[in-house]
Amino acid sequence: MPDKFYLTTPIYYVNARPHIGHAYTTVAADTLARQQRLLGADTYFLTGTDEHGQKIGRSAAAAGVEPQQFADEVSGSFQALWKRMGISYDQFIRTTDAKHKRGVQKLFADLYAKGEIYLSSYTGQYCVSEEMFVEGPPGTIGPDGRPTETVTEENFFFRLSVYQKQLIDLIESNQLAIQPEARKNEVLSFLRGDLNSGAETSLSDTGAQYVPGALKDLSVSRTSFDWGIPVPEPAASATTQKHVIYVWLDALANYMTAIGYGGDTAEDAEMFARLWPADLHFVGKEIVRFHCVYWPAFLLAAGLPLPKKIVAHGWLLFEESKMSKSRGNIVRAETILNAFGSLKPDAPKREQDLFGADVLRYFLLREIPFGQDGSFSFDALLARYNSDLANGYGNLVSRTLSMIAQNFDGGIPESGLSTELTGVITDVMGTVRAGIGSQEFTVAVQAAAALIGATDGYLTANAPWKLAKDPAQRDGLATVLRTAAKSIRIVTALLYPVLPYSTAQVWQQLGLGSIERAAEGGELRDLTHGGFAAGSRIGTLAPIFPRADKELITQMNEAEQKPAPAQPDDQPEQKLAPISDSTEAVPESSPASEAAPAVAKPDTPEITIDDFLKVDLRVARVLVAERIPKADKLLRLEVDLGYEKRQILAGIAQFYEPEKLVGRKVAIVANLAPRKMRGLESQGMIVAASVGDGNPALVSFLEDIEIGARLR
Ligand code: ME8
Repeated sequence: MPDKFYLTTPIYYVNARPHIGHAYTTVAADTLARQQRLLGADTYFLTGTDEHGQKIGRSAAAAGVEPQQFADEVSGSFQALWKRMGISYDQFIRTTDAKHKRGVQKLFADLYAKGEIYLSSYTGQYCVSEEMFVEGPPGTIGPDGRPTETVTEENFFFRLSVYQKQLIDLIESNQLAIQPEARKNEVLSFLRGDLNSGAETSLSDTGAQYVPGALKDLSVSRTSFDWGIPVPEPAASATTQKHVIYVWLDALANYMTAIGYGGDTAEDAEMFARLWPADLHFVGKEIVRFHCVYWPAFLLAAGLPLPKKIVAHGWLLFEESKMSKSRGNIVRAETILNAFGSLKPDAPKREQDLFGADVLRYFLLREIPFGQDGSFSFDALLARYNSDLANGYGNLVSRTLSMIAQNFDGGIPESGLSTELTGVITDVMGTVRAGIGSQEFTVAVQAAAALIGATDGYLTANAPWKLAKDPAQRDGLATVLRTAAKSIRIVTALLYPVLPYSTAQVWQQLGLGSIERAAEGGELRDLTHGGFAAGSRIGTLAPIFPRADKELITQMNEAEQKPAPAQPDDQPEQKLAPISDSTEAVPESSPASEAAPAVAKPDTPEITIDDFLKVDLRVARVLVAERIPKADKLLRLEVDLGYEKRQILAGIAQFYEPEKLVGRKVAIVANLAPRKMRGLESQGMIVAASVGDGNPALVSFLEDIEIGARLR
């Protein structure tokens, strides 16, 4: 057992509020942290928010607020959610914290002083949503599926190329462990370069073949915007331009700045010496390269120890694609907390939330093999809850404890124990602990569920309800119920890291007091010892996992599909019609509206100029327009905004011939969150006017106007 265990989640971008994808990583880390603590490790669990960079700067501008204010609000929503869910982190770091900025500047200055960073210029492709440089010609499709932007900038570069061989060796030899194997191989093949390219190859110390020079130096500063940490002196004086540090160098350093790196007090130094290097970075699979190539290279260059292990999980999918803020196909944890919390109407709000959080935790860890992608659906969530928690664990606890209440007046019967469950208990204890310890959460939770099933089977086979009817069988009854209670105690202790709230309830009902205290006091460490002392009595009984009916699915679906902003049906309108965004509801012309003599005065609520300016209306040229098979109303457009190209789906197929639109200048809402229709992403909305449900007319311009120009 290591003396200390330092684990981290990614720090999440503050461009939008959290969804269950973020909760997934955070719950996995929280579960491991809880198990490490109860096993006695000096555990430190870090999470936080990533607040700088072009992506956040643009999101703030689109919302019409200063980046810091924007970051404060969204970071606050992450903190509030983790609080509602009872996440047991030790620190929440924000990259706008002064101590973080100081640490990042120190790291940059150190690397510069060592000659690891140099000034040069860069012309290439940049993917803003992933904050990532991409190789390829202009218009290359970036990792987010959209065309990259061409940037030409004077940049500071990090000598990443120097570390190619060393990184290959460290990863091959597992000194830098990457889990699962598939991700390790992906990183290795990136580091080795294309072995089939015909380029000359070499062998690394571990015997791995690689293409020298395949790993390029990395740009680590930006000049085209200023929402970031300024490049410090003396590097800053080497250039006349204002550079901010590349957001990934800034972000990755959080793992050290949070624990004292760059600080000047003795406590900072002590904390850093105690906790660094990290024992485990949890990440999603899309940010493996940043954590397994760039981050260790920065550390090698700075002469600092590398993290021990990086564990990448797969994606939560919703409606078959990655749940993400930019795709808009997200599910919020709050929806689940509210819905499942409502199963406990008499509990205080805090407990409702923690209960809902347990349900989500259980599902995420049980359902999706860690490392693989997994689909999320409310149906599956409800089914899993009812089968494993309501009918499984909850039912076992309730039938065992209520029989103890009825037959032994609430005293845990004092008797011998049956050995029938001994073998399975021993196996399960090992599997659950090892499973969580090696981040195979599904295996761990399945094993716990197997013990619940075995205990249930034991009760059914021994039918204590029959024994209870025969006074001569009293000893047998005592043995069966004590054996079941013992098994429940063990499975409850094992599941505590997964279900911290509900297991605490069960622990109380078993008459064992506070499970948190038991965890802190080391009582949960070795479960073969301890248990029910003579004279133990069960606590007050109450349902732990009430059955959930299908109504809850409707409730969750409704909470997620918030209706579009109010547009009363009866409101006669001369409005800018959001036609691409209401595809399936494209108005058929209605005789009633055609007959309307005039447009009535609208009674839309007044807004301020600031409200209006939040909508980024732009001129764009249609490059491509085509029909979409099996979608009568939809056209797929590709438009050029001057600064980038977009795909937009518009519900105008019944009103416009696609060929006639090509080359035409149109007005689009450029900062509308992308959304999927018919499996295609629409990255904005074409603006048109219509009277009531009448034919739309695309906005057009009499004067010549440049594409990209803003409408205001
Ligand atoms: O990448 N399924 O932040 P981010 C599973 N700031 N996990 C998901 C997920 C999904 N659909 N969506 C998000 C960043 N995640 C950087 C990290 S670290 C120094 C900087 C989780 O807000 C998963 O952990 O895009 C993923 O790696 C992370 O959130 C990305 O969060």
